[in-house]
Amino acid sequence: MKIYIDGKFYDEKNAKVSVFDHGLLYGDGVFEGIRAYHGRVFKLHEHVQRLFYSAKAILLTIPLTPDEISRAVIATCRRNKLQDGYIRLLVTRGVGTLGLNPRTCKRPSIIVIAGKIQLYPQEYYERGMDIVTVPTTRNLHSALNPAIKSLNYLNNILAKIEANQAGCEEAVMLNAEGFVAECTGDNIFIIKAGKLFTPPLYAGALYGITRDVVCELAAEIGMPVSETNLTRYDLFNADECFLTGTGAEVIPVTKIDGRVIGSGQPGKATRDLVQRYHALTKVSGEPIYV
Ligand code: PXG
Repeated sequence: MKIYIDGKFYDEKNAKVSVFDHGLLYGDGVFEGIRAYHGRVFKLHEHVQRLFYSAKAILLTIPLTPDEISRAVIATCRRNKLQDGYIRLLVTRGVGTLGLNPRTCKRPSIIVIAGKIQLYPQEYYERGMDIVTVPTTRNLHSALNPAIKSLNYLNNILAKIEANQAGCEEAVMLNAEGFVAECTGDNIFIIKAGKLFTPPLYAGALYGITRDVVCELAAEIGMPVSETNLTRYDLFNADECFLTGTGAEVIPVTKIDGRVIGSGQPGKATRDLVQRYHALTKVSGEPIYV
């Protein structure tokens, strides 16, 4: 595998960052997780745009234009002969001193890794996931806005650990007010009486790109979407529930905190959205090889 770092490609064993990079010392930086399907990078423009928004929010000036970043992503895929895979794009604050002041970091580093994705087992897609609400709440906007996809993922990692300790793979994270925010690496949706509901972004969710795609797909099939605060009660009493994310795509949820959701099987509308999402990944995206 060849890894892109600041305009050059390195072998895996030589792809290194400094121990003085504030990305490592403080989690000071931003990232994106992107998929490639059938020789195309899915929603590349949207991911690059979100990267720039995250960077702006933390006053990190990315030393390339969005087009140049997109070209670096495509070049890395090409260099690795990628057809289907997972692309990790990150921008670190760069090398500085041991103090946390970002002003000591003169140049942010851009890294692109194009590799394989760790997928959930197929049976989760067929039978649905069993997830659990965890004690760790989602970060407050006023502290570290969940809209920023920063290199500091400890909030999500703590929730993931708590889910794992409860024997689950994914966690429902509430916000400090007790409303549903999202999962550790996925947005959450429910279906109730033919309508789709998902927490608003101010509830503490990432502006998920898969979330947006699913809202568009729902519009296509004439299913109304409402962004509204949800409680655990709403989740428990949903007809269907699913998660969305670049890694998971659209994945059904059939149990939450020991409560069976709907029929206990992935619902019809969820399965329809799963299929439509798959169909879209087959035809959409920025071509890697032209
Ligand atoms: N919320 C959080 C906290 C995320 O990290 C999503 C929602 C879904 O957003 P997108 O834009 O991907 O629909 C994410 C994204 C992984 C992995 O390896 C995680 C994500 C994306 C890609 C891979 O666990 N999370």
